[in-house]
Amino acid sequence: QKAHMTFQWLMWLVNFTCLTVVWTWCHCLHAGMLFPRESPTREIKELNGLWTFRADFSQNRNAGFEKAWFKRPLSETGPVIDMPVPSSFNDVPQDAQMRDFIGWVWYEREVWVPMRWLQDQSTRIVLRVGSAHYYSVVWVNGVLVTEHEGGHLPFEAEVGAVIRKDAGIPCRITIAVNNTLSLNTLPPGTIQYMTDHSKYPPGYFVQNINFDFFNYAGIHRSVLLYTTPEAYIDDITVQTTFLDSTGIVNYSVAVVGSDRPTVKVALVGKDGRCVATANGTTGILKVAEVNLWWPYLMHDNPGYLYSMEVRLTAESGDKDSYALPVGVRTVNVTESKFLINSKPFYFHGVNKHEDSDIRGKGFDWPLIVKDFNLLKWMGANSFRTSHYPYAEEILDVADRLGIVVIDECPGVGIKDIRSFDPISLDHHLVVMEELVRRDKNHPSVVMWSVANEPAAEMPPAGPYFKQLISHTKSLDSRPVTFITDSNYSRDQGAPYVDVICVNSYFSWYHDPGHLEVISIQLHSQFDDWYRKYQKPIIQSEYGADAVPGLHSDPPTMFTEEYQKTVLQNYHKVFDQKRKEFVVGELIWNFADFMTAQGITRVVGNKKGMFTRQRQPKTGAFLLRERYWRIANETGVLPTWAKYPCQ
Ligand code: GCB
Repeated sequence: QKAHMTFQWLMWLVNFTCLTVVWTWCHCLHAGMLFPRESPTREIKELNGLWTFRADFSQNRNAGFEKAWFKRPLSETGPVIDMPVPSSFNDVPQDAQMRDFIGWVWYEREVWVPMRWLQDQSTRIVLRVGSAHYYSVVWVNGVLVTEHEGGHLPFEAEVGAVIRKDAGIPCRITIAVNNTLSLNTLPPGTIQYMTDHSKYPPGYFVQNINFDFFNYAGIHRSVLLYTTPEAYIDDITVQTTFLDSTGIVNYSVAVVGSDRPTVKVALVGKDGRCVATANGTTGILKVAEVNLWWPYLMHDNPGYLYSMEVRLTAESGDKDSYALPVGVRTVNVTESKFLINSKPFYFHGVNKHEDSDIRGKGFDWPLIVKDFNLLKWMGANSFRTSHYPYAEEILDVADRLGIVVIDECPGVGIKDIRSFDPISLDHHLVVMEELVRRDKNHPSVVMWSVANEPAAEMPPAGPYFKQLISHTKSLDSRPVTFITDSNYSRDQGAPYVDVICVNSYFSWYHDPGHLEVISIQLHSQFDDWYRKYQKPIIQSEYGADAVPGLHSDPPTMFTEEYQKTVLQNYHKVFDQKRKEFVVGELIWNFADFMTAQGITRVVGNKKGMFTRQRQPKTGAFLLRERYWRIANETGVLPTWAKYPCQ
C-alpha cells in the first residue's frame, strides 16, 4: 500500500513537472484552432452540399490563375460540373481522367450570409475548411483570404470585412485545391515528365508516390462559416492529472481582442452539476471524487467527459463562451509499460484509413458511426490514425467511447534522401504544431506519431528526427513515436522516441508463403529491439492480404485462411511477449482500402479484417475472439460488457 502511494505521488510529480514545461511553451502558440461549436455567443452555418467544380486541364494546369477564375462565377469561365462537399472528387465523375487528375481543381459556392451577422459590425465571421488535400487557395468575392499547405488539418480566415463590402448580394466562395505532391510536401512525391515521344504524348507526366493508399483529393471535410464576438476565446489548453481521488485540470485560455479580459471557468459533470470553478486566463480546477477518463473495456464507465465551460467578458462588454469536453487522465511510459491512469494499458486495436467507396476520403457520418460500432463489436480498444490526422469529429467520438488513439501526422513515404532537407523539416515541424494545436485536448489521444516508415537508415534521418521529435515534445507532454520498419541496428530515429512502434510482414513481404518462419522472426524482432533500447514496443502493423471469398486449405497467400493463419502465428508470440515489454498490437488493416494501381494490388489493399464495404472476413472473427479474451484476462472487463465468444 505504502509503495503504491509513493508511486502515485511520484507519478503526480512527474506529471506536474511536465505540465509546467508544456505550459510555458503553450503560451507561445500564436493562434488557436478551436473546433467550431455553437454556444450562446457563436453561430455556425454549414456550407456542405453541391458546389460548382472545374478541373484545370490546361497544359500547365495554370489557366485558372492566368485567367483569374476566382474573379467571376466559375460557370462563366468554361464547363463546370456538380461536386459534393465534403468528398474526394476522384470517384464522383464518371471519368477516368478525373480519377487520376493531378493539378488544380476549382470549387465554388454562393451563400447568403445572415443579415444580422453583417449588420452587427462587432460580429467576427470566420470561414473554416475542415481539410482540403493538398494545397488550397481561398477567395471570397474574388478577394484572396487565405492559403494553406497540407491535407488533413483545418484552416480558416476572417472574412467579415470582405463580405460586408458586398452586402446585399450572395457571397461567392472560391477554393482552388492542388493535389500535386513534391519532395517537400507531406507526404512527399515527385512529378515525372515522360519525354520519349515514341511512348508518351507531349507534356505527359505522372505523379510518383511512396505510400500505399490512393492520393484522394478535394475538399474532404466540412466547410463552414461561424461567428464569434470581436473579443473572443481563441484557444484553450488543458492538461490533466490526479492525486488519489482528486482530479486536477490545469487550463490556459488565450483571448484575442481584449487586454484585460474577465474569464470564468466552470467544470460540469455529466449530471449537469458544477464540480469546480476558477477565474482567470490560467488556473487549476480541482475535482473531488473525480471520474477519470478510462479506455473502453478497462472500466465500468469508460470515456467520462466533463464539460469545461469558459466564459469571457471583455472591457468592451463583449461576451464569448465555449464549452470544451475534458477527460481527466494521465499517460506515462516506463521501460516496459504504457500506463493510463497509472495502470498498464495494452493496445488491442487496429490501423485505419479514411477511405470508402465513391466518397474516397470525404467525411461521412454513417461510415464513421459504423466503424466505431465495428470496433466495439471486435473488442478493439484503440486505433492509430495511419497515415494522417483524421477528422476532429472522429476524435470526439473516440473521446466519448474511450477508444484510445495514436495520432499520426502525414509523414508517410519519406524515402528520398532529398526529402530530409531543411525545407521539408520546417514544414514537418509546422504540421506537428498544427496537429498538436488541433488535438491536444482530446483525452483519447495518448501518443503522437511523427512519421510512418521513413528511410530511417539514411544519414540525414538522425538529425531530422532528433529535431522533429524534440520539437513535438516541447509542444506537449504526451509520448512521441515514429513507426519503423527498418532494421533495429540502422534505425536513426529510435533513440529519440518513447515507445518503439514496429511494422513487420513476415511470411508476406519477407518469405512469402512461409508461415513457419513467423514465430522465430518475430521473437528475434522483439528481442533485438528491446535489447537495444529498453523501451516498450507496439507491433504497429502486421497482416496479410485476403481477397474476400478466396479459400484454400492448406492456406495459400491471398486466401482468408492464409490471413487468419498469419494472425494466429503472430498472436502466439504476442502472448509471450506481452508478459514482458510488448504493450500493443494493431492489425493492418481495419478494412480494405483503395491504393494506386499496381501489380501487387487487386483493386486496392486487401489486408482488411473487413471489406471496403465493412463486411467481416474470417480474420475479423478471430480478432474479435482474441480482443475480448485479452480484455477479459486483464480482470477489468466492465460488468456491462458481455464476452461474446464463449
Ligand atoms: C506498410 C505501410 C502501409 C501499407 C502496408 C502494406 O508497412 O505502413 O501503409 O499499406 O505496409 O499493406 O503493404
